[in-house]
Amino acid sequence: MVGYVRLLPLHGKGSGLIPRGTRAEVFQQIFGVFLLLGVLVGAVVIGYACYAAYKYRDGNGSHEFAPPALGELPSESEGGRKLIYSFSLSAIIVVSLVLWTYGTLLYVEDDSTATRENALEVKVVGSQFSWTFVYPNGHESDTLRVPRDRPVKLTVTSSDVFHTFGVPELRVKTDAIPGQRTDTWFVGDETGTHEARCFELCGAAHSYMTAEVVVMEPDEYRAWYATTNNSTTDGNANSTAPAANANPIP
Ligand SMILES: [Cu+2]
Repeated sequence: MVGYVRLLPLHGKGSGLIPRGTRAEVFQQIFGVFLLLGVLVGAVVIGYACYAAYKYRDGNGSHEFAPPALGELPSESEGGRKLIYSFSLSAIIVVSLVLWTYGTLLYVEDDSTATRENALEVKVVGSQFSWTFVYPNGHESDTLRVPRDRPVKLTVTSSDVFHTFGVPELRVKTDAIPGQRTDTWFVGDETGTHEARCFELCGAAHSYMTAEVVVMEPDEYRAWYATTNNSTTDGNANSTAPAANANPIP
């Protein structure tokens, strides 16, 4: 669970305007900023609407102001100045939000950010209807095991049709396309098990095309990785798994 404090905008590991951290943290911050501004704008709009409704209420004909007659511009609008102020303010907020979000997404989508710091590189191969994870030592598995707090760079491809590899809880999603490779990255900052699944309709068993992503303590991970030796074990029950070799990543 992401702590409430992370809802606050611009609260990240890095300094400056563009948030840094794991994908989950960065997307949480984008969500936090949009939520905060949405609530703020909503409060101003609803508050002003209520104020105007009260001020200009029907007071049994005894108005403190001159109500506009049909076909006349309201006299209280200060020559449209209010309109210009509110319009400019909205434009500034929207344009800043677009630029900030764009800058943030540039950071998130740039996998060199992750690969700079000793990332674990794993190949992901989608095939109807399973995922195969290939580790640097050649070990293949249908479960993705990664150490906590270490960036993981995924190189994703497909051995048959279009798939999309995604882990919602880690905010990871990228296409798996035959003959091509797409890169993405994530950091698991807590141990636990997440579900990876396919997000592109790829056939009859698409809904069952899932895999486990296990974030382990670094020591446990190292011990487990030492036992893997270029073998296709680890409880792999999928007969389609060897397809990973049939169409190696270029
Ligand atoms: Cu699929």
